[in-house]
Amino acid sequence: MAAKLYMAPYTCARVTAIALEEAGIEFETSLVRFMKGEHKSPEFKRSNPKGKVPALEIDGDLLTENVAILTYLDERFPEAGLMPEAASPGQRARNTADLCFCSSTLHPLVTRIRMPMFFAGPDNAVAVKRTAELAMDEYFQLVEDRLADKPWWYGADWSAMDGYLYWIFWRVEGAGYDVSRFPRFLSHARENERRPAVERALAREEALQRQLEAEGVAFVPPKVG
Ligand SMILES: N[C@@H](CCC(=O)N[C@@H](CS)C(=O)NCC(=O)O)C(=O)O
Repeated sequence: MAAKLYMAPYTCARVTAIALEEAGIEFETSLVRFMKGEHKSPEFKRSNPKGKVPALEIDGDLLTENVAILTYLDERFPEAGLMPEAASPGQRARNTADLCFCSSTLHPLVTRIRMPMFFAGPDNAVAVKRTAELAMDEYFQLVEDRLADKPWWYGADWSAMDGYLYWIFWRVEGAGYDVSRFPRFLSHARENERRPAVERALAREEALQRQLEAEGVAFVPPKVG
């Protein structure tokens, strides 16, 4: 098998990297340098015309979008147990809806909390961030409630949904969002970090981040609020 993940450190490509590590799939990484505009280059756009990471090349298939990639990996490597077994079309749709909740509802809020200036300019950044944080509160409470009686989103077993939630949590935690109000989600994040596969995915990112720093093209988001 040949797999190559196009990624940039700290981005949502971590979601795919964690799933690949958890599934025990060997893969190489290809660093995409945002500060050099590589994600918008014609060369990279052959891998992902949307100019975003992640993109995954696997056995001749070119995949984009975390939800699609996770669904593909789950279908192709069922023994990895990346998602709970779906015994009916309805269950499959509910699993997909969970992943879409991360990509379509939570991720856009993450970006507004992390980089609000990109949406309404530096003068309005604080207002954008605060508005997104208020919206995020409702969804973090949803996750907090869901984890009331189980360690992971689906119960006793970790799933790719937990890896996705982990990246979301980590990203806003690092942007100053007050995660202490959600203690179960907080310990969910720390439990994720104790998983060897997650450790390996994070180590890959750190190596790529060191490379960006050595080249002088590491992205440092301005602090807002
Ligand atoms: N829906 C996509 C979102 C991908 C995405 O927004 N990736 C960000 C990094 S977290 C990116 O590449 N941003 C670069 C840009 O939009 O210019 C997915 O889940 O894969």
